[in-house]
Amino acid sequence: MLSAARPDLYEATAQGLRAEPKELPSFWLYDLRGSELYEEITRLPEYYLPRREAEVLEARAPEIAKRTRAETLVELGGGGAKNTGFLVDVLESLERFVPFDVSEQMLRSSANTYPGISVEPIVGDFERDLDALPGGKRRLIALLGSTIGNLAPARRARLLGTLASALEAGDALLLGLDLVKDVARLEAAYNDSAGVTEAFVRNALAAVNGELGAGFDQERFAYEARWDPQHEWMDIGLRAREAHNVAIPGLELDVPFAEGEPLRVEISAKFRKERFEEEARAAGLGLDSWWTDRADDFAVTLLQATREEQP
Ligand code: SAH
Ligand code: AVI
Repeated sequence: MLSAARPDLYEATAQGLRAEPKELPSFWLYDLRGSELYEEITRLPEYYLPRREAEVLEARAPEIAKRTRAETLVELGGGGAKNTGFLVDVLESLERFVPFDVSEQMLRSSANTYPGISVEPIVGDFERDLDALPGGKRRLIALLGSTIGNLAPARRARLLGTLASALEAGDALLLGLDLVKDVARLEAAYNDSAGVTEAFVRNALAAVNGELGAGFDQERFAYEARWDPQHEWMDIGLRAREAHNVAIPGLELDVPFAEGEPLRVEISAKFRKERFEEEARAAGLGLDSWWTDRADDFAVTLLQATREEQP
């Protein structure tokens, strides 16, 4: 019997496992254990992203506050939401904070309270449920940590387009973007010496086993995270050590793996300013500001909807 607790996720999972190359939706990464492992990743010496983003936000938060005078701060995919604190601290006109995440576990772990600010969490998928965003004046919608890089280009373009349509005059979008850099540093960030990233990615298999009764055997897969220079993204997942089949009773699937066949679990795209600006423009968003850390590792960008193309 096909399990129907999360029909869209199960459909996407079945589709991904039938595709070439095979792919597991990255939603499987963020269960309770995954959320804990992600927290651990953010503290790894090799995983520079959160610290670089914090450096930019700490330096630029007053300017962001001045430019946006936000009354509502929405954080999409906030997870632990530590870096949002830099904004909340300086946004003097802030009345409401809306953490919006598909993972209830991640939302719970970010159940911050801020004096004088109403916190109104939403469990939702930012690729599907943006209608649930609260209205109001001067909303700042943040998508930090380079989470947008986990979407393939077509999905990214769709999300940027939806966000552009959701933004009203006076609203703004704040994105955190990890930048293209030295390959050795990029690969080290996803192949940490303590093996936490590997455990995080392998946990997606454990989650599918637990929820769908699948028979993924960790021993039969090797972890792999490598730079794809053509797409400029990290390709992160597992590779079958030997030919074998994996039964997934919850999806009524039997998935054959050839020896050496990859199973992608996520991509993590890295950005360049000109190309991103072009991508944003095509989606109906104009760059107001682009700030980076001193080492030029990470960018935080403030965008607004451009209405020129509308009739
Ligand atoms: N922004 C945080 C957390 C990043 S982890 C940081 O920088 O540390 C990525 C987060 O995005 C997780 O909490 C995950 O649950 C959430 N997420 C991923 N895809 C999502 C989607 N489609 N809709 C809503 N949240 C999503
Ligand atoms: C959430 N996201 C931006 C992380 C990243 O770097 O792409 C997820 C992650 N995967 C492995 N390590 C961290």
